[in-house]
Amino acid sequence: MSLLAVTGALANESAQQDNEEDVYESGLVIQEWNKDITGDNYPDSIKLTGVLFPDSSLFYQTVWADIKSYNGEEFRIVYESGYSPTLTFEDLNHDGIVDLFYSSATGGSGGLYHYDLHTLANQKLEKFTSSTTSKSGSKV
Ligand SMILES: [Ca+2]
Repeated sequence: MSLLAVTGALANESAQQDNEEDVYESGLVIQEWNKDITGDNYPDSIKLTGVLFPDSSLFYQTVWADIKSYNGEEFRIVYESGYSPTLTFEDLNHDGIVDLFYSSATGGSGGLYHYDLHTLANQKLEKFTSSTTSKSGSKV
């Protein structure tokens, strides 16, 4: 491989990374909250953000949460694409600190939903579960 080819490949790679970064630059805030999700009793900032599919006003092709904890740490959770993405905050593992429960609709004929459950207790981002299920709760 010539040096020129190597340089070209590296340039492509960094262009790709720029594009990925751009996705997160162009997001629209879907909803935001101030809630203590780390357990220090101070509110953290959670912004559910997404990029709509071109020519669609409903389907988010990219969805993520930008989280800034009260002490200034930043976290990002990237979610499944879908319709009507939303987060709810419930203590589903019963440790006294609310968890982040994500859901979005796949929009398929089966009425399927994506679900993701994360915790940020003690500033540690952990994923519990991720699933795609029908509304009745049966796994697919
Ligand atoms: Ca919890």
